[in-house]
Amino acid sequence: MIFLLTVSLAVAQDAQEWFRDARFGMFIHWGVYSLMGKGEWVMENDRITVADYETLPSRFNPVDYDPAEWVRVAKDAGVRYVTITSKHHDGFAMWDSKVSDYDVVDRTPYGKDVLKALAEECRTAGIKLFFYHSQLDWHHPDYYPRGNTGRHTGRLEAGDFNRYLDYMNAQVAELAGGEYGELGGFWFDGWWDQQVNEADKSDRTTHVDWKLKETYDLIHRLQPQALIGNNHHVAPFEGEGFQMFERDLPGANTFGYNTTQVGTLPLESCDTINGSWGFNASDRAFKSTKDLIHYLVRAAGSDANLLLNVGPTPEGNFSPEVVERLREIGAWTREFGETIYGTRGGPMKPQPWGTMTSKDGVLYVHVLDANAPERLVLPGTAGLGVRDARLFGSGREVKVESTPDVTLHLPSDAQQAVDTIIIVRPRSVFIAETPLHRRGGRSLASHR
Ligand code: JFZ
Repeated sequence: MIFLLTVSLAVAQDAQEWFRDARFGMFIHWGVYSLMGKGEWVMENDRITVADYETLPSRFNPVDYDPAEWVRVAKDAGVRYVTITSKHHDGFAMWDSKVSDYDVVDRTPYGKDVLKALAEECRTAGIKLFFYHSQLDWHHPDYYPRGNTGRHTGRLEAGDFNRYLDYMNAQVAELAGGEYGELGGFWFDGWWDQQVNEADKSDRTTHVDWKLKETYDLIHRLQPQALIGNNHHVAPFEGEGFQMFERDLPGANTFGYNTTQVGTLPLESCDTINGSWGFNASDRAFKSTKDLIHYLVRAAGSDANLLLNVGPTPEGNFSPEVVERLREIGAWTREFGETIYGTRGGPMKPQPWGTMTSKDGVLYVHVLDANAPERLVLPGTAGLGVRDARLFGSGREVKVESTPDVTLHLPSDAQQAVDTIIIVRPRSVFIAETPLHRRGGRSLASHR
Protein backbone atom coordinates (compact mmCIF):
# COMPACT_ATOMS: atom_id res chain seq x y z
CA MET A 1 0.00 0.00 0.00
CA ILE A 2 2.67 2.47 1.05
CA PHE A 3 4.76 1.36 -1.89
CA LEU A 4 1.85 1.95 -4.28
CA LEU A 5 1.26 5.34 -2.74
CA THR A 6 4.90 6.26 -3.19
CA VAL A 7 4.88 5.13 -6.81
CA SER A 8 1.74 7.09 -7.67
CA LEU A 9 3.13 10.15 -5.90
CA ALA A 10 6.25 9.92 -8.04
CA VAL A 11 4.11 9.51 -11.16
CA ALA A 12 2.09 12.58 -10.23
CA GLN A 13 5.26 14.59 -9.58
CA ASP A 14 6.69 13.63 -12.97
CA ALA A 15 3.42 14.68 -14.57
CA GLN A 16 3.61 18.04 -12.79
CA GLU A 17 7.20 18.59 -13.92
CA TRP A 18 6.14 17.72 -17.46
CA PHE A 19 3.25 20.16 -17.17
CA ARG A 20 5.50 22.94 -15.88
CA ASP A 21 7.93 22.37 -18.71
CA ALA A 22 5.20 22.35 -21.37
CA ARG A 23 4.29 26.07 -20.99
CA PHE A 24 1.88 26.14 -23.97
CA GLY A 25 -1.36 24.30 -24.67
CA MET A 26 -4.36 24.64 -26.98
CA PHE A 27 -7.87 24.91 -25.57
CA ILE A 28 -10.72 23.79 -27.84
CA HIS A 29 -14.37 24.67 -27.17
CA TRP A 30 -16.48 22.67 -29.57
CA GLY A 31 -20.00 21.33 -29.25
CA VAL A 32 -23.50 21.54 -30.69
CA TYR A 33 -23.64 25.15 -29.44
CA SER A 34 -21.13 25.95 -32.19
CA LEU A 35 -24.04 25.69 -34.66
CA MET A 36 -25.64 28.82 -33.20
CA GLY A 37 -22.46 30.87 -33.59
CA LYS A 38 -23.13 32.67 -30.32
CA GLY A 39 -20.70 31.03 -27.96
CA GLU A 40 -21.00 28.06 -25.61
CA TRP A 41 -23.40 29.83 -23.23
CA VAL A 42 -26.15 30.27 -25.84
CA MET A 43 -28.53 27.87 -24.07
CA GLU A 44 -28.40 29.97 -20.91
CA ASN A 45 -28.11 33.39 -22.52
CA ASP A 46 -31.01 32.88 -24.94
CA ARG A 47 -33.07 30.96 -22.39
CA ILE A 48 -33.40 27.91 -24.61
CA THR A 49 -35.32 25.02 -23.08
CA VAL A 50 -33.95 21.49 -23.03
CA ALA A 51 -36.65 20.45 -25.53
CA ASP A 52 -35.65 23.14 -28.04
CA TYR A 53 -31.91 22.71 -27.48
CA GLU A 54 -32.26 19.00 -28.18
CA THR A 55 -33.00 19.83 -31.83
CA LEU A 56 -29.43 21.10 -32.30
CA PRO A 57 -27.65 17.71 -32.36
CA SER A 58 -29.75 16.59 -35.36
CA ARG A 59 -28.02 19.36 -37.33
CA PHE A 60 -24.47 18.76 -36.09
CA ASN A 61 -22.56 17.36 -39.05
CA PRO A 62 -18.96 18.61 -39.05
CA VAL A 63 -18.03 17.26 -42.48
CA ASP A 64 -14.74 19.18 -42.43
CA TYR A 65 -13.58 17.82 -39.07
CA ASP A 66 -10.02 16.61 -39.64
CA PRO A 67 -8.37 15.96 -36.27
CA ALA A 68 -5.04 15.24 -37.97
CA GLU A 69 -5.15 18.77 -39.38
CA TRP A 70 -6.14 20.27 -36.01
CA VAL A 71 -3.22 18.54 -34.35
CA ARG A 72 -0.86 19.59 -37.14
CA VAL A 73 -1.89 23.24 -36.68
CA ALA A 74 -1.55 22.89 -32.91
CA LYS A 75 1.87 21.28 -33.11
CA ASP A 76 3.13 23.83 -35.64
CA ALA A 77 2.09 26.58 -33.23
CA GLY A 78 4.28 24.94 -30.62
CA VAL A 79 1.70 23.64 -28.17
CA ARG A 80 2.55 20.59 -26.09
CA TYR A 81 -0.98 19.64 -25.08
CA VAL A 82 -4.59 20.06 -26.12
CA THR A 83 -7.55 20.51 -23.78
CA ILE A 84 -10.90 19.88 -25.47
CA THR A 85 -14.48 20.09 -24.19
CA SER A 86 -15.75 16.55 -23.59
CA LYS A 87 -18.95 18.00 -22.13
CA HIS A 88 -19.76 21.67 -21.64
CA HIS A 89 -22.52 23.14 -19.46
CA ASP A 90 -25.12 22.13 -22.09
CA GLY A 91 -24.55 18.52 -21.04
CA PHE A 92 -23.93 17.19 -24.56
CA ALA A 93 -21.21 14.51 -24.72
CA MET A 94 -18.73 14.75 -27.57
CA TRP A 95 -17.88 11.04 -27.33
CA ASP A 96 -19.82 7.79 -27.47
CA SER A 97 -21.12 7.67 -23.91
CA LYS A 98 -22.52 4.41 -22.63
CA VAL A 99 -24.61 5.92 -19.83
CA SER A 100 -26.46 8.38 -22.03
CA ASP A 101 -27.55 8.72 -25.64
CA TYR A 102 -27.23 12.50 -25.41
CA ASP A 103 -23.97 12.28 -27.31
CA VAL A 104 -22.37 12.92 -30.67
CA VAL A 105 -22.58 9.29 -31.83
CA ASP A 106 -26.22 8.68 -30.93
CA ARG A 107 -27.82 12.03 -31.70
CA THR A 108 -26.04 13.59 -34.68
CA PRO A 109 -25.96 12.81 -38.39
CA TYR A 110 -22.17 12.84 -38.05
CA GLY A 111 -22.36 9.81 -35.79
CA LYS A 112 -18.66 9.50 -34.98
CA ASP A 113 -16.73 9.79 -31.73
CA VAL A 114 -15.07 13.19 -31.99
CA LEU A 115 -12.79 12.70 -28.99
CA LYS A 116 -11.62 9.24 -30.05
CA ALA A 117 -10.35 10.53 -33.38
CA LEU A 118 -8.59 13.45 -31.72
CA ALA A 119 -7.04 11.21 -29.06
CA GLU A 120 -5.52 9.03 -31.76
CA GLU A 121 -4.02 11.99 -33.62
CA CYS A 122 -2.65 13.47 -30.41
CA ARG A 123 -0.97 10.21 -29.49
CA THR A 124 0.65 9.97 -32.94
CA ALA A 125 1.92 13.54 -32.67
CA GLY A 126 3.16 13.25 -29.08
CA ILE A 127 0.67 15.85 -27.85
CA LYS A 128 -0.96 15.24 -24.48
CA LEU A 129 -4.72 15.35 -24.25
CA PHE A 130 -6.81 16.87 -21.46
CA PHE A 131 -10.58 16.92 -21.19
CA TYR A 132 -12.53 20.00 -20.17
CA HIS A 133 -15.49 18.53 -18.32
CA SER A 134 -18.38 20.54 -16.94
CA GLN A 135 -19.65 19.51 -13.54
CA LEU A 136 -22.53 21.91 -14.06
CA ASP A 137 -25.18 20.43 -16.38
CA TRP A 138 -28.08 22.40 -17.92
CA HIS A 139 -29.58 19.27 -19.47
CA HIS A 140 -29.58 16.47 -16.92
CA PRO A 141 -32.86 16.26 -14.92
CA ASP A 142 -31.03 15.15 -11.76
CA TYR A 143 -28.83 18.22 -11.68
CA TYR A 144 -30.98 19.47 -8.84
CA PRO A 145 -31.01 21.69 -6.83
CA ARG A 146 -30.47 24.01 -9.78
CA GLY A 147 -27.51 26.26 -9.40
CA ASN A 148 -26.89 29.91 -10.06
CA THR A 149 -27.58 29.22 -13.78
CA GLY A 150 -29.73 26.82 -15.80
CA ARG A 151 -33.06 28.02 -14.46
CA HIS A 152 -34.84 28.53 -17.78
CA THR A 153 -34.50 25.05 -19.22
CA GLY A 154 -38.03 23.81 -18.55
CA ARG A 155 -36.89 20.95 -16.35
CA LEU A 156 -39.13 19.69 -13.55
CA GLU A 157 -38.26 21.24 -10.21
CA ALA A 158 -37.09 17.91 -8.82
CA GLY A 159 -34.11 15.62 -9.07
CA ASP A 160 -31.57 13.60 -7.15
CA PHE A 161 -28.17 15.26 -7.08
CA ASN A 162 -26.37 12.10 -5.99
CA ARG A 163 -27.81 10.30 -8.99
CA TYR A 164 -26.44 13.12 -11.13
CA LEU A 165 -23.01 12.67 -9.52
CA ASP A 166 -23.13 8.93 -10.29
CA TYR A 167 -23.85 9.80 -13.90
CA MET A 168 -21.08 12.39 -14.02
CA ASN A 169 -18.58 9.99 -12.48
CA ALA A 170 -19.65 7.24 -14.86
CA GLN A 171 -18.93 9.56 -17.77
CA VAL A 172 -15.60 10.61 -16.29
CA ALA A 173 -14.73 6.92 -15.88
CA GLU A 174 -15.51 6.37 -19.57
CA LEU A 175 -13.14 9.15 -20.50
CA ALA A 176 -10.39 7.95 -18.15
CA GLY A 177 -10.98 4.25 -18.74
CA GLY A 178 -8.34 3.83 -21.44
CA GLU A 179 -10.47 4.20 -24.57
CA TYR A 180 -8.92 7.65 -25.08
CA GLY A 181 -5.41 6.61 -24.15
CA GLU A 182 -3.23 7.96 -21.41
CA LEU A 183 -4.61 11.38 -20.57
CA GLY A 184 -2.80 14.52 -19.56
CA GLY A 185 -5.65 15.18 -17.20
CA PHE A 186 -8.98 16.84 -16.56
CA TRP A 187 -10.00 20.49 -16.51
CA PHE A 188 -13.21 20.72 -14.50
CA ASP A 189 -15.58 23.65 -14.60
CA GLY A 190 -18.94 24.63 -13.18
CA TRP A 191 -18.28 24.07 -9.48
CA TRP A 192 -19.09 27.77 -8.99
CA ASP A 193 -22.67 27.15 -10.15
CA GLN A 194 -23.40 25.81 -6.67
CA GLN A 195 -21.29 28.29 -4.75
CA VAL A 196 -23.32 30.00 -2.03
CA ASN A 197 -21.36 33.21 -2.12
CA GLU A 198 -19.90 33.45 -5.61
CA ALA A 199 -18.54 36.91 -4.97
CA ASP A 200 -16.36 35.80 -2.08
CA LYS A 201 -13.49 33.67 -3.31
CA SER A 202 -12.43 32.79 0.19
CA ASP A 203 -15.78 31.10 0.84
CA ARG A 204 -15.85 27.56 -0.53
CA THR A 205 -19.37 26.78 0.73
CA THR A 206 -21.65 25.17 -1.87
CA HIS A 207 -25.38 24.35 -1.97
CA VAL A 208 -24.55 20.73 -2.79
CA ASP A 209 -21.80 18.37 -1.80
CA TRP A 210 -19.82 17.93 -5.01
CA LYS A 211 -17.92 15.01 -3.43
CA LEU A 212 -14.83 16.07 -5.31
CA LYS A 213 -12.70 13.45 -3.61
CA GLU A 214 -14.78 10.66 -5.14
CA THR A 215 -14.35 12.02 -8.64
CA TYR A 216 -10.67 12.82 -8.17
CA ASP A 217 -9.87 9.41 -6.60
CA LEU A 218 -11.67 7.69 -9.46
CA ILE A 219 -9.48 9.48 -11.98
CA HIS A 220 -6.27 8.84 -10.09
CA ARG A 221 -7.13 5.16 -9.71
CA LEU A 222 -7.67 4.82 -13.46
CA GLN A 223 -4.87 7.16 -14.51
CA PRO A 224 -2.35 8.04 -11.77
CA GLN A 225 -0.52 10.48 -14.05
CA ALA A 226 -3.63 12.50 -14.90
CA LEU A 227 -3.48 16.03 -13.53
CA ILE A 228 -6.68 17.55 -12.28
CA GLY A 229 -7.44 21.23 -12.42
CA ASN A 230 -10.71 22.91 -11.54
CA ASN A 231 -11.92 26.33 -12.65
CA HIS A 232 -13.56 27.06 -9.31
CA HIS A 233 -11.58 30.25 -8.66
CA VAL A 234 -11.09 29.37 -5.01
CA ALA A 235 -8.04 27.87 -3.32
CA PRO A 236 -7.18 24.39 -4.69
CA PHE A 237 -8.81 21.29 -3.19
CA GLU A 238 -6.95 18.14 -2.29
CA GLY A 239 -6.26 15.98 -5.31
CA GLU A 240 -5.83 18.86 -7.71
CA GLY A 241 -2.56 18.84 -9.61
CA PHE A 242 -2.51 22.31 -11.08
CA GLN A 243 -4.07 25.68 -10.39
CA MET A 244 -5.68 27.66 -13.13
CA PHE A 245 -6.30 31.31 -13.70
CA GLU A 246 -8.96 32.10 -16.24
CA ARG A 247 -8.13 35.04 -18.50
CA ASP A 248 -5.52 36.32 -16.11
CA LEU A 249 -1.94 35.81 -15.16
CA PRO A 250 -1.38 34.37 -11.69
CA GLY A 251 -1.39 37.21 -9.25
CA ALA A 252 -3.16 39.57 -11.64
CA ASN A 253 -6.88 40.17 -11.34
CA THR A 254 -8.09 41.94 -14.43
CA PHE A 255 -11.68 40.65 -14.41
CA GLY A 256 -12.34 40.56 -10.70
CA TYR A 257 -12.67 36.80 -10.27
CA ASN A 258 -9.04 35.85 -9.76
CA THR A 259 -8.63 36.99 -6.22
CA THR A 260 -7.34 33.54 -5.30
CA GLN A 261 -3.87 33.26 -3.82
CA VAL A 262 -1.18 31.80 -6.03
CA GLY A 263 -0.32 28.46 -4.47
CA THR A 264 2.51 25.99 -4.95
CA LEU A 265 0.89 23.87 -7.66
CA PRO A 266 1.88 24.20 -11.31
CA LEU A 267 0.00 27.11 -12.83
CA GLU A 268 -2.01 27.58 -15.97
CA SER A 269 -3.64 30.64 -17.41
CA CYS A 270 -6.18 30.41 -20.24
CA ASP A 271 -7.32 33.01 -22.72
CA THR A 272 -9.12 33.44 -26.02
CA ILE A 273 -7.79 34.49 -29.45
CA ASN A 274 -10.81 36.73 -30.03
CA GLY A 275 -13.16 37.36 -27.11
CA SER A 276 -15.07 34.06 -27.16
CA TRP A 277 -14.54 30.45 -26.15
CA GLY A 278 -17.09 28.62 -28.30
CA PHE A 279 -17.53 29.64 -31.96
CA ASN A 280 -18.92 33.16 -32.15
CA ALA A 281 -19.62 34.27 -35.71
CA SER A 282 -19.90 37.97 -34.87
CA ASP A 283 -16.80 38.20 -32.68
CA ARG A 284 -14.22 39.69 -35.01
CA ALA A 285 -12.06 41.11 -32.24
CA PHE A 286 -9.04 38.91 -32.87
CA LYS A 287 -6.01 39.79 -30.81
CA SER A 288 -2.80 40.49 -32.67
CA THR A 289 -0.14 37.79 -32.90
CA LYS A 290 2.16 40.12 -31.01
CA ASP A 291 -0.28 40.42 -28.11
CA LEU A 292 -0.77 36.65 -28.03
CA ILE A 293 2.99 36.01 -27.95
CA HIS A 294 3.31 38.61 -25.21
CA TYR A 295 0.69 36.72 -23.23
CA LEU A 296 2.59 33.46 -23.69
CA VAL A 297 5.85 35.06 -22.60
CA ARG A 298 4.25 36.85 -19.66
CA ALA A 299 2.64 33.58 -18.57
CA ALA A 300 6.04 31.86 -18.63
CA GLY A 301 7.52 34.79 -16.70
CA SER A 302 4.79 34.28 -14.08
CA ASP A 303 5.72 30.58 -13.97
CA ALA A 304 2.49 29.60 -15.71
CA ASN A 305 1.41 27.81 -18.87
CA LEU A 306 -0.79 29.51 -21.43
CA LEU A 307 -3.80 27.53 -22.62
CA LEU A 308 -4.85 29.40 -25.74
CA ASN A 309 -8.40 28.85 -26.92
CA VAL A 310 -9.78 28.03 -30.35
CA GLY A 311 -13.54 27.78 -31.06
CA PRO A 312 -13.92 25.75 -34.25
CA THR A 313 -16.87 26.28 -36.61
CA PRO A 314 -19.79 23.82 -36.65
CA GLU A 315 -18.30 22.37 -39.83
CA GLY A 316 -15.11 21.58 -37.96
CA ASN A 317 -12.79 24.32 -39.18
CA PHE A 318 -10.49 26.72 -37.38
CA SER A 319 -11.22 30.23 -38.65
CA PRO A 320 -8.59 31.58 -41.08
CA GLU A 321 -7.76 34.39 -38.61
CA VAL A 322 -7.00 31.76 -35.99
CA VAL A 323 -4.89 29.61 -38.30
CA GLU A 324 -2.90 32.66 -39.38
CA ARG A 325 -2.15 33.67 -35.80
CA LEU A 326 -1.23 30.14 -34.74
CA ARG A 327 1.14 29.88 -37.71
CA GLU A 328 2.82 33.14 -36.71
CA ILE A 329 3.07 32.07 -33.08
CA GLY A 330 4.70 28.86 -34.36
CA ALA A 331 7.33 30.84 -36.23
CA TRP A 332 8.12 32.60 -32.96
CA THR A 333 8.19 29.47 -30.78
CA ARG A 334 10.46 27.69 -33.26
CA GLU A 335 12.97 30.51 -33.07
CA PHE A 336 12.67 31.55 -29.43
CA GLY A 337 11.02 28.54 -27.78
CA GLU A 338 14.06 27.65 -25.70
CA THR A 339 13.43 30.81 -23.68
CA ILE A 340 10.02 29.53 -22.54
CA TYR A 341 9.83 25.71 -22.77
CA GLY A 342 11.26 24.00 -19.71
CA THR A 343 11.81 27.34 -17.98
CA ARG A 344 10.53 28.65 -14.68
CA GLY A 345 9.34 32.17 -14.06
CA GLY A 346 11.68 34.66 -12.47
CA PRO A 347 13.65 35.12 -10.31
CA MET A 348 12.79 38.69 -11.28
CA LYS A 349 9.09 39.35 -10.76
CA PRO A 350 7.16 40.48 -13.85
CA GLN A 351 7.75 44.16 -14.64
CA PRO A 352 5.62 46.59 -16.65
CA TRP A 353 8.23 46.53 -19.42
CA GLY A 354 8.74 42.77 -19.55
CA THR A 355 9.42 39.61 -17.68
CA MET A 356 12.02 36.94 -16.90
CA THR A 357 12.30 33.19 -17.38
CA SER A 358 15.18 30.94 -16.33
CA LYS A 359 16.56 27.52 -17.13
CA ASP A 360 19.81 25.65 -16.50
CA GLY A 361 21.20 28.52 -14.48
CA VAL A 362 20.65 31.00 -17.30
CA LEU A 363 18.30 33.97 -17.14
CA TYR A 364 16.22 35.14 -20.10
CA VAL A 365 15.18 38.77 -19.88
CA HIS A 366 12.19 39.44 -22.16
CA VAL A 367 11.73 43.10 -23.06
CA LEU A 368 8.18 43.39 -24.38
CA ASP A 369 7.45 47.09 -24.16
CA ALA A 370 8.73 49.08 -27.14
CA ASN A 371 9.16 52.05 -24.78
CA ALA A 372 11.16 50.14 -22.21
CA PRO A 373 13.82 52.25 -20.52
CA GLU A 374 17.30 51.95 -21.98
CA ARG A 375 18.57 51.25 -18.50
CA LEU A 376 16.83 48.11 -17.26
CA VAL A 377 17.03 47.35 -13.56
CA LEU A 378 16.30 43.70 -12.78
CA PRO A 379 14.78 43.65 -9.28
CA GLY A 380 15.58 40.56 -7.28
CA THR A 381 18.99 39.94 -8.82
CA ALA A 382 21.15 41.74 -6.25
CA GLY A 383 24.35 39.86 -5.54
CA LEU A 384 24.30 37.97 -8.80
CA GLY A 385 27.71 38.02 -10.46
CA VAL A 386 27.18 38.24 -14.19
CA ARG A 387 29.57 36.50 -16.58
CA ASP A 388 27.98 38.09 -19.61
CA ALA A 389 24.74 39.35 -21.05
CA ARG A 390 24.05 38.94 -24.75
CA LEU A 391 21.20 39.52 -27.14
CA PHE A 392 19.47 36.32 -28.14
CA GLY A 393 20.17 35.65 -31.79
CA SER A 394 22.93 38.09 -32.66
CA GLY A 395 24.97 37.36 -29.54
CA ARG A 396 25.74 41.07 -29.31
CA GLU A 397 27.07 41.96 -25.88
CA VAL A 398 24.87 44.01 -23.56
CA LYS A 399 26.52 46.27 -20.97
CA VAL A 400 25.93 45.24 -17.36
CA GLU A 401 26.33 47.05 -14.06
CA SER A 402 25.35 46.15 -10.51
CA THR A 403 23.36 48.70 -8.57
CA PRO A 404 23.28 46.22 -6.61
CA ASP A 405 20.50 44.74 -8.78
CA VAL A 406 21.80 43.67 -12.15
CA THR A 407 21.19 46.51 -14.55
CA LEU A 408 21.32 46.17 -18.32
CA HIS A 409 21.95 48.90 -20.85
CA LEU A 410 19.84 48.07 -23.83
CA PRO A 411 20.74 50.16 -26.88
CA SER A 412 17.55 51.34 -28.61
CA ASP A 413 18.69 49.94 -31.95
CA ALA A 414 18.72 46.48 -30.36
CA GLN A 415 14.96 46.48 -29.77
CA GLN A 416 13.06 43.76 -31.61
CA ALA A 417 9.48 44.09 -32.84
CA VAL A 418 7.91 41.45 -30.58
CA ASP A 419 10.30 40.47 -27.79
CA THR A 420 13.89 41.52 -27.22
CA ILE A 421 15.53 38.68 -25.34
CA ILE A 422 18.74 39.09 -23.39
CA ILE A 423 20.51 36.00 -22.14
CA VAL A 424 22.17 36.70 -18.81
CA ARG A 425 24.72 34.11 -17.73
CA PRO A 426 25.71 34.22 -14.06
CA ARG A 427 29.34 33.75 -13.03
CA SER A 428 28.44 30.96 -10.66
CA VAL A 429 25.35 28.88 -10.19
CA PHE A 430 22.74 31.15 -8.75
CA ILE A 431 20.34 29.86 -6.17
CA ALA A 432 17.31 32.02 -6.48
CA GLU A 433 15.60 32.97 -3.26
CA THR A 434 12.54 34.64 -4.63
CA PRO A 435 8.88 33.87 -4.02
CA LEU A 436 8.51 32.48 -7.54
CA HIS A 437 11.30 29.99 -7.05
CA ARG A 438 10.20 29.00 -3.60
CA ARG A 439 6.82 28.06 -5.11
CA GLY A 440 8.01 24.50 -5.47
CA GLY A 441 9.57 24.74 -8.87
CA ARG A 442 13.12 23.67 -9.33
CA SER A 443 15.60 26.23 -8.14
CA LEU A 444 18.09 27.46 -10.67
CA ALA A 445 20.78 25.37 -9.05
CA SER A 446 18.91 22.11 -9.41
CA HIS A 447 17.93 22.60 -13.02
CA ARG A 448 18.76 19.77 -15.34
C1 JFZ B 1 -16.06 29.04 -17.71
C2 JFZ B 1 -17.19 28.60 -18.62
O1 JFZ B 1 -18.42 28.97 -18.07
C3 JFZ B 1 -16.99 29.20 -19.98
O2 JFZ B 1 -18.03 28.81 -20.85
C4 JFZ B 1 -15.66 28.74 -20.54
O3 JFZ B 1 -15.67 27.33 -20.73
C5 JFZ B 1 -14.54 29.15 -19.60
C6 JFZ B 1 -13.20 28.60 -20.01
O4 JFZ B 1 -14.80 28.70 -18.27
O5 JFZ B 1 -16.18 30.43 -17.48
C7 JFZ B 1 -16.05 30.94 -16.23
C8 JFZ B 1 -15.86 30.18 -15.12
C9 JFZ B 1 -15.76 30.79 -13.87
C10 JFZ B 1 -15.86 32.15 -13.76
C11 JFZ B 1 -16.03 32.93 -14.88
C12 JFZ B 1 -16.13 32.32 -16.12
N1 JFZ B 1 -15.81 32.76 -12.49
O6 JFZ B 1 -15.52 32.12 -11.47
O7 JFZ B 1 -16.08 33.96 -12.38
